Amino acid sequence: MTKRRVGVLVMSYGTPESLDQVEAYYTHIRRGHPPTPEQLHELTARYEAIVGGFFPLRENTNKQVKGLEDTLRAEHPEVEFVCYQGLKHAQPYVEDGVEQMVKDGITEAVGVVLAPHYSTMSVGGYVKRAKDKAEELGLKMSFVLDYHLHAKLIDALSSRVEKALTKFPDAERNDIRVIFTAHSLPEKILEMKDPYPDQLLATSKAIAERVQLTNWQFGWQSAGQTAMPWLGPDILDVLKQIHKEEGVKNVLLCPIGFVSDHLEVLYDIDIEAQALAKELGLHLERTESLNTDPLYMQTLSDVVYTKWQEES
Ligand code: FEC
Repeated sequence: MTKRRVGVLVMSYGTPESLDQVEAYYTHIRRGHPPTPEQLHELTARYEAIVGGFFPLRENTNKQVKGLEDTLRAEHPEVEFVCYQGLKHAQPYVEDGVEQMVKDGITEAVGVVLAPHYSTMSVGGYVKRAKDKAEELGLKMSFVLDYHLHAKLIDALSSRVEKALTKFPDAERNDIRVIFTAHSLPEKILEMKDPYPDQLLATSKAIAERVQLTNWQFGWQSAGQTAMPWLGPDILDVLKQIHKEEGVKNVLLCPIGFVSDHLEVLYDIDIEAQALAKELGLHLERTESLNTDPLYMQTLSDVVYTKWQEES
């Protein structure tokens, strides 16, 4: 019997592949408006600061997509799952991924984003672009919208917190403030009753319960520099506040909104937040990113397979 072939569009943020691509990438993020020379200089400097301009997101996404395809095929040998990439701000764009599936003769597909929490501005944006293209080309496509409470994701994140807590050998567990973080979004999402903040809090609570944390909170990171207000408090303000007002000395950051090592983790946490911690005399550590953790690959495989079954 011939196997059913199912396309999987794995969507992710995208990154420039070299410093000379930063301007085009930034222009795409800014919906076609080129950055000012100052903005471009500032972003380029951030990429240069992370291991001399090396762009880890590209390779990490390649490995995650391959890892998901291998896991799907191993767990469901009766179906031929074929994974494609669709990036938000770099090639191959979301639309290119859909087009490639159709060129390859795929007639049914599932879309999933490498971000566990749903927001109209993040996952919703990826899904809309893929859906529009799939409809245009007549491809049957369904979408995973979130997986922030999947048991294997919570297992993977909890074991990272457990492991990172051992980096404070001189502190009692309850003396370490664990701060779960995610990318901030413009405050206007609250008026839209967006599930993003509640989903992030739900993931944080599930991990805290599993690891039996009592000393934890949530903070936003990486907010954009625009005139509109973004969700806060920002982790840099949180670090200052808990140091000054609560006398906290040990902090573990756990970026639950991200699944890979990239600029927002390697610069915003490892360089920017770390520099502030040093200045304040705080001991700051961060949990390791999920990258290709088998539990994360199994989470993605489960949600893709379940979605495909629901729709077939
Ligand atoms: O390593 C890399 O090269 C890329 C790292 C990267 C990831 C990422 C993930 C998310 N973003 C989200 C929201 C926004 C909104 C804006 C925005 C702007 C930027 C800029 C850079 C950037 N983001 Fe990002 N984001 C990454 C990088 N992001 C660079 C432009 C300069 C700056 O503001 O720092 C504002 C523009 C807009 O309105 O689009 C909003 C969210 C995520 C997590 C979910 C996901 O991965 O899709 C939400 C990785």
